[in-house]
Amino acid sequence: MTTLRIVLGDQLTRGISSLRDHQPGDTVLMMEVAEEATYVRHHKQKLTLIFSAMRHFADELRADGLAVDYIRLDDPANTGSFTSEVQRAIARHSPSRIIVTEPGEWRVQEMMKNWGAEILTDDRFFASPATFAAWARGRKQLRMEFFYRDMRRASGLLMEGDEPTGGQWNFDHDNRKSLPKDVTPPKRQRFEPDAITAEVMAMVQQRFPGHFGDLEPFGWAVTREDALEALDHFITACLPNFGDYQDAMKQGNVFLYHSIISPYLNIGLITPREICERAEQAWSQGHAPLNAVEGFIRQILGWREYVRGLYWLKMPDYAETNALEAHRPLPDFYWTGKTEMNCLAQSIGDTKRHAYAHHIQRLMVTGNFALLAGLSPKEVEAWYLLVYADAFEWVELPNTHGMALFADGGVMASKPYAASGAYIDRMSDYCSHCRYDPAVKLGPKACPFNYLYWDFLIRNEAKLKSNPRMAMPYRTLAKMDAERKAEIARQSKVFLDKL
Ligand code: FAD
Ligand code: DLZ
Ligand code: SF4
Repeated sequence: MTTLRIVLGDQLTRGISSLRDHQPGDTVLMMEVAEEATYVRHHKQKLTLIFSAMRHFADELRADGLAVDYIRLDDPANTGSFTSEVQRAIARHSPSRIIVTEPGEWRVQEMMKNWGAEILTDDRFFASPATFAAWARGRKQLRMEFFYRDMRRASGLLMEGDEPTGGQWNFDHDNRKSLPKDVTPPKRQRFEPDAITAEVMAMVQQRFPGHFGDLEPFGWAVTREDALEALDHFITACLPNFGDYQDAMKQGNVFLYHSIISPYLNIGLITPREICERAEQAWSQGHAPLNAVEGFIRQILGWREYVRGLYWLKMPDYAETNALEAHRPLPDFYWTGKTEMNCLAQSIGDTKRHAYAHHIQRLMVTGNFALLAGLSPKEVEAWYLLVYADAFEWVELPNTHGMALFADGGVMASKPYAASGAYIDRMSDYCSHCRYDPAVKLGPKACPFNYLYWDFLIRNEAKLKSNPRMAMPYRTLAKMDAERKAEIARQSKVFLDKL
């Protein structure tokens, strides 16, 4: 009697708990299913990445002598969902045990309860949901910074005894530079599709032509070997400048000094621990400065673990809140990129071309606009879940619902990340190519982020005014004369009605 070991599309890690203690005679089940490909209309590159990486992973397991029962999407017998495919596999193999690692999404966890499987912990993360829940217990505020410090202590990363390396936990104040004109980020390594990827691309083009995004050029790594090469390239060519230019945006250069590893990390080709250790080594060997290495490690050891903890602590109710009562439908330009607001056109264009945009584009351009315009959280979240190659609900939802939209009323962020055009102008070169002017506050040339920012504060005054971190903008608003406020509201209404 065989043990059936189920491996999902974001569990492509040799050391994952479901594959540990594998015995000869056990069968690994992997399933490409239509339901997962279509519950949102994922970017074509995301579909290609996941299916191709799954097929490569299955081949690697077979090469190591494991028996893999692999259900392809184009198999005529494929019934299209995880649960019905598990049932078919049970009929084929009559397993004595079914083993699976806990999934990354609430939705899938609900399905998994019907599989008759032993569900093991996903210990690829630094913190389990239980560890996070224990940290959160009794705290009024769940601030990432304090969780991160505990994670530094627990992991020993960038620690000297009980003290943080360099005497400080966080070097963020050094990390807010815009990109000088004479600084050119290195050309990024992309990977040519091999025969397996080419076959998947043809299948994706044929089955999902209406999904978002450009399929080509496809340059993602689909194996651990290539993902490690991409990590190497980042550590040597980009990490030294990662901190300085982490928040910068530049037209025509989406990757800048970012790592572009989130898709590999999230599907399991590389693990958070090995990435953080490589980064720490770059610092200890004098290859990268501490502000860059600490800033980078904080993203993975801090933010990534924190959002996962929050997701499992708060789901499923978390997804249902709408603290700012935002109900406006998502404008069409989120799909087409066709808007005169150049920052949005560029960030959405990058997203279509690459299934990628970096954090500040997501938070301070597309996210900031959605916040200021009062777009419906559900619609915005569906968008973020499908447009990025790295998007899985456990990481997408807290970032969108909590950080970008403040729809959780401040569980995650201590204040809304609302900003006017001045921020985008400071951190990018988008405004110099825009028909609007970030220095103009009202009138036809005014940057819409400027009047929308004040309109957002006026509309949400009752909900936000008592937040101590909003005291300064509300003091400024209080000094504004009634006529100007009325003009801001009028111009915002005209603009928003046209969306
Ligand atoms: P880098 O800037 O090089 O950072 C290194 C790594 O740190 C990333 O690969 C990622 O694993 C981790 N990281 C950084 N910031 C965060 C964060 N806020 N939360 C979790 N991990 C973080 N990230 C996803 O992986 N999937 C998502 O679906 C996703 N959706 C997002 C939606 C919104 C609205 C926002 C504001 C952020 C979202 N993020 C998401 C977080 C972040 O933007 C991406 O992780 C990052 O842009 C990935 O690019 P990179 O690998 O070049 O990251
Ligand atoms: C995102 C995705 C897609 C598009 N397709 C599959 C698939 O066919 N098979 C699979 O095992 N996983 C897929 N995934 C990932 C899942 O939708 C889901 O996000 C993870 O299993 C996390 O629970
Ligand atoms: Fe964006 Fe305003 Fe700058 Fe145009 S002027 S790019 S709309 S911030």
